[in-house]
Amino acid sequence: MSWWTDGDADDEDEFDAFDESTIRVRPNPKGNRPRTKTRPAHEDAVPGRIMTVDRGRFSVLVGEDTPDEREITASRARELGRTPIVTGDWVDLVGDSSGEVGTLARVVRVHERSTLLRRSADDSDAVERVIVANADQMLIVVAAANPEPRARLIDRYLVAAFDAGITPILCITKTDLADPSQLLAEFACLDIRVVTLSRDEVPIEELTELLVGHTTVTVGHSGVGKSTLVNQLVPGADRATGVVNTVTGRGRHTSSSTICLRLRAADGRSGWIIDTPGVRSFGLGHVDPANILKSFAATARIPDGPPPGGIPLTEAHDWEIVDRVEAGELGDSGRARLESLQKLIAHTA
Ligand SMILES: Nc1nc2c(ncn2[C@@H]2O[C@H](COP(=O)(O)OP(=O)(O)O)[C@@H](O)[C@H]2O)c(=O)[nH]1
Ligand SMILES: [Mg+2]
Repeated sequence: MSWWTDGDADDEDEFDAFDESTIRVRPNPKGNRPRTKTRPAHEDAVPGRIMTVDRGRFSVLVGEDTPDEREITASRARELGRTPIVTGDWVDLVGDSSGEVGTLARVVRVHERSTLLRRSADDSDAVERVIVANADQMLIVVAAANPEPRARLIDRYLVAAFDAGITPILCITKTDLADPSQLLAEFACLDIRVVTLSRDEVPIEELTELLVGHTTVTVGHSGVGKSTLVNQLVPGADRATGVVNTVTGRGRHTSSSTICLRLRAADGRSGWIIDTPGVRSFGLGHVDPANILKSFAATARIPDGPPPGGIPLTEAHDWEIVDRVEAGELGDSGRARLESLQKLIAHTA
């Protein structure tokens, strides 16, 4: 196990089933001639949004926001091979899409994705696994205590978000257990939205406002309170939380599936939350190290006034960012983040 894994085996996640490395590209034996068996066009296909994936079966929302809206079950059409289909994907379906009990539609196409969140098994592994499609925000959930927050893990999530073109939001839970100000000071150099909450004070309105109109993926170590929060934001979501089951005495510890849930503001506006189980490791082997410093510079909290170095930090070259952080332009927080990111780069190289 590498130095950064969380070391809790509770949340063996389901993503490995969608390992893209197993896709085989068969050479076309007839050279450049297209295959004679052309794919059916499926002109009658209906679009839908993948809500969750369970052992090869997809739950798909069809007719979204129409009187015919329904959640149907679908399988993968053979012609798709092992193309990953993940929560958040938009797909086309054929067959029985009525959603009646016992019916099964077929997914025949995956739409082009706006973003794709991935992870590697570890940092030296370039093989990536797809986690979630089409999210535009990442809610990085971290507990002020229990489990102890680790800035390095937050850096990992930030890098994954930046790499995927997803806007990060930092959400600190359990502020009733510890003061998060020291942790927040570590990230003061970054211009990212921060929301704090405690057992008794959850800023539902503020969070809802941040989430409507977006598709937001939650990430964070198991036990930080992701599912508790999702249940508060989406009444009826019924995500399993870390409460010990009084019947079996065992921890009903996990929400073991990645699931897409609709959130509604009081005025009817909606947004989507994709709750993921605590991912045991979040390798960044697939990330281009060159992107890491760029992302850091792009979110750096630029000091007011003309920059001492002449050009804005966001336009500086990698080595200039390093020079300027070392010169103190982003304070202690900037130095700490840079050091952490450089360690991540050393591990992914
Ligand atoms: N003290 C405290 N406990 C919390 C808070 N939020 C969640 N918890 C508890 O933390 C445990 C883990 O929560 P859960 O939502 O299952 O975490 P997840 O694994 O990230 O989905 C549960 O026992 C929750 O009741 C909080 O703000 N304060
Ligand atoms: Mg959970």
